Amino acid sequence: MRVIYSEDHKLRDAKTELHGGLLVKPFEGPFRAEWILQAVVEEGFADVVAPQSYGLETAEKVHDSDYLSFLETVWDRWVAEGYEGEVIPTAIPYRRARQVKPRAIDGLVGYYANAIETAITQGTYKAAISSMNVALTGVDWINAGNRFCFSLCRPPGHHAGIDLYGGYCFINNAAVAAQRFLDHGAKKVAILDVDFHHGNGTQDIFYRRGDVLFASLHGDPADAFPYYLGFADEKGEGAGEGSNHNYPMLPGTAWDVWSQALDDSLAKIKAFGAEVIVLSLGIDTFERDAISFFKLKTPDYITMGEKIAKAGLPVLVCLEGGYGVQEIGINTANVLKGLEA
Ligand code: Q9C
Ligand code: ZN
Repeated sequence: MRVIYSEDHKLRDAKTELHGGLLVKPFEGPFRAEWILQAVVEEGFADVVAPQSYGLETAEKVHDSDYLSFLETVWDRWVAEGYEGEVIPTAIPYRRARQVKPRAIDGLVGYYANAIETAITQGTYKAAISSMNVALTGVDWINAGNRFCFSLCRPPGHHAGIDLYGGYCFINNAAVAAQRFLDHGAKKVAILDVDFHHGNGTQDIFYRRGDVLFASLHGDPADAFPYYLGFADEKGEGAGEGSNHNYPMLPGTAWDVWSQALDDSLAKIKAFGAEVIVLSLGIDTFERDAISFFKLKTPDYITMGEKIAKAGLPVLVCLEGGYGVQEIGINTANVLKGLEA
């Protein structure tokens, strides 16, 4: 299958992440994409192509346009304020506070944040746009008649909501890709999110819509980031009622239990009548991931790909998380191998 990749991901290179009360080197850095690209090429996925450029019109159907303008301008406004560090919020719209957009940059940063570990830096917006272009180029490759495509998106996207960034995400690549499938004739699209973390941004975007089914397999929010969304009783609202499916799972969950949730989610996707699957592929479900608590093993990723392919639908794979160990490379390649098996 074709791999879509852009060097521009390197523009997202924050110096800091707020972790354990310290500003540490981010878990989500350029080395991740380098490890994954190297492994997939070594494993035979050598058709690596740079993305096309797209405008914002598709992104504006899933994100608030003022939010996108905020992302584009926040770094310059931060520097103009005289700040010397990276962009980190210090105040957020807490319970019973007013949800009114502040004029001041410090207030605005917290207004648009759903988590505060993620520092915005020079180059972040350009990298986020390039990551979106990587996903959209994958959509066009599938629409040209190809069954599979791997969009090596970086930065990731699934924590980015309608008007929210955080969890290392800024623009929701998978959501923008799903929207482009709809705009090019698909009536129903499924987003299957197998990242260790709940895809709170993707759920936010499609919660009241009936054209995109969202299914997410993740660490129980009582135990895992993003903590405040991703419970099993979140089923969708209005036109989206019944098209949101969460599978929260406990610390230590291994393939036996995890794969039952996968089977169930694939049955939901078939019953929904999806014409294409956008796979939000986080490989932070791995047993030695630096920040997660599932126990999937390297061969499990082949079986994962095989099971997803058996749904019989085209699959656009968008990279999400996966941290701390070089095995993110082979584990990603194994999913691709399983898909093509
Ligand atoms: N400092 C994705 O996998 N919590 N995002 C970090 C360690 C945020 C993960 C805890 C995790 C965000 C795309
Ligand atoms: Zn994750």
